[in-house]
Amino acid sequence: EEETRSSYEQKLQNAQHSVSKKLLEAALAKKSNLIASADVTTTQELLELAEKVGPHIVALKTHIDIISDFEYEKTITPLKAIAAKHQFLLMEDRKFADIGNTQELQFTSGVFKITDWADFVTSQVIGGFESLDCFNNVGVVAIVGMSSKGALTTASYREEALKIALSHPNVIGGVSQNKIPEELLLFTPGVNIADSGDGKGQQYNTPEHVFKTLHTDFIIVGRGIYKSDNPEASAITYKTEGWNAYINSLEK
Ligand code: 5FU
Repeated sequence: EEETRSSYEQKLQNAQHSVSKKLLEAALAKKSNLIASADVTTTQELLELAEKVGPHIVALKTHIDIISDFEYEKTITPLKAIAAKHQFLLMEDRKFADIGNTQELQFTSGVFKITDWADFVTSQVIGGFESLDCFNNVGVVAIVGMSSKGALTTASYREEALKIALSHPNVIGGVSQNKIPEELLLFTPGVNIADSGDGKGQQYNTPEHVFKTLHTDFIIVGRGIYKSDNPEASAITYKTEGWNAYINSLEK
């Protein structure tokens, strides 16, 4: 669209949350707005992918509960080391969706102990403002709108979700397929250069589209990278396309 967007430098100046600052600093340092979604199901695949794409991404997004051989020491300890080595953050896409007390238990307990290693997490905001209070040591990305066909995140839902996202101090941004206010970082999944969908409801856009029309800040790419024959080469392609699309979106 016609109006200009804020640059990462401008967003960094206005950033309140330490996780927003880290993400924006990583973006500028790496010239990358790419988050790789590691939707693989074994520890070995997860660590191999992290090692290959690590230099090119600002964050690795996990669904830690799909790892079939999860063991904290075997899975998380090396993952944290790879993240430190390649300077990327860990985003757990848990999409919490319960009352505050239950979310707090899901966040801190069980085998995954997300609170101990995730830099930021996704959460639905359907449980209301106070349901997000428990995430006070991480950043929260609020699910404002979903990419799948027929998602119930209508305009009126998104408007109410954004009120919570904008007012809660733990929230750094939102996942959405629509523009959101500049004070929030926008994370956009459903990005793929080769496909338009997956036959299971997922809908894809190109990096160019999401930067130009949504003024997104970070693209989230799953199968476009981890399913490719050469995940590192694909990560470089998405990083380059994403960065060029961002630069183009700065110009009117
Ligand atoms: F909130 C959302 C959403 O609206 N759409 C998504 O696709 C999250 N996702 C996640 O991004 C989803 O759970 C996958 O982990 C990832 C997209 O993977 P893909 O392989 O690029 O389709």
